[in-house]
Amino acid sequence: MRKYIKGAIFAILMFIVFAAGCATAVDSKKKTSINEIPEEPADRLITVGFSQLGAESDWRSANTDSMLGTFTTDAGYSLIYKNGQQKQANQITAIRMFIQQEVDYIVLAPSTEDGWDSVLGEARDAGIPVIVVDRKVNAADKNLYSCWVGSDFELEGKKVAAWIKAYTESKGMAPEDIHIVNIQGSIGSTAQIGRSRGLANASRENGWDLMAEVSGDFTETKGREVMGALLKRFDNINIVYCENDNEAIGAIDAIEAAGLRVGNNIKRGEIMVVSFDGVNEKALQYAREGKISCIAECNPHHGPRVEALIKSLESGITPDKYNYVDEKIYSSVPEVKSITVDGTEYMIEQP
Ligand code: GYE
Repeated sequence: MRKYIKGAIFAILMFIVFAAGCATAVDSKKKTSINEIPEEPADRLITVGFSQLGAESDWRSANTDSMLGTFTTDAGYSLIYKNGQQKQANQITAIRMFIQQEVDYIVLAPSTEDGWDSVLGEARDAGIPVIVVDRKVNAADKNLYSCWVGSDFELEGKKVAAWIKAYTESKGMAPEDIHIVNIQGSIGSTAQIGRSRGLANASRENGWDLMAEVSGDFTETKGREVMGALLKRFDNINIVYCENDNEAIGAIDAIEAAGLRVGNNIKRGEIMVVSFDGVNEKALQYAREGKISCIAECNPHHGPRVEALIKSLESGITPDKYNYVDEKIYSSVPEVKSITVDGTEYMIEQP
């Protein structure tokens, strides 16, 4: 009998020890998982695949910096950045890679407007929202991307044209004496299409002589080369409309190398250069010195804007489809104080 009692006590003790052991094991397990649960959402990085079109200009570098500076791990993102080297095919490959990697968002800065339908369809089928930034895409189905943020490029062109009109009128110049060449951006990009249209329409409406439109691909080297060739073709150019500042810097080199002067004094034979961006420090300095007569600002700091769009999508709010950025116009030429485009007045700012 005693034996039995001893045995029972032993069994009870063993059970208590075992149960206590289990309780500790469960507890310690619980502790870990309790600690992990609240941390998990905060720790989860949002993956963003960014297909940048290239590195052709100072505007582009500033744009890339803005994106890389915004989508940091500290801010809660894991950014995959791909430089398309100016080739749409590279950008399409990058997007396909982002789809394979199952990123949360794709941000596309497209080289040209056309040719995105298939790859955007693939992203949509994979359920990945696409945010288009800077230039636009010309997709048959607008639902192939969530939204877009960038500049109104045609408005920028209209602003520079309005400035040319105000300045030349202030000097009493006849429209037919205004001989313009346009060094265009990369053909088929929204920035080129809008800026070229702004000038072409104004030339038609005002009766200006728009003698040539040639692409300088938004680069300084091409701007120099194209301007050199245009000076050989025409001896009466008095306004050079460059679709970005890098082209303007190259064009100014070519004009000076040909022994000619740049400046706003057209009547005394100077060649006027006007341009876009206002990002490159040398171009802004040229604008202060009057070598570039007028620059329509194009703002490249889209990182925080794209992040705001991602934040609204994350919280289930559909952002506006098209998000335009407000921009200024710079000139140090005193004759023109303000311009009015489509009913809005823009004061001319010092560069
Ligand atoms: O003006 C030019 C760049 O698309 C707005 O591209 C952009 C343009 C910018 O290469 O400098």
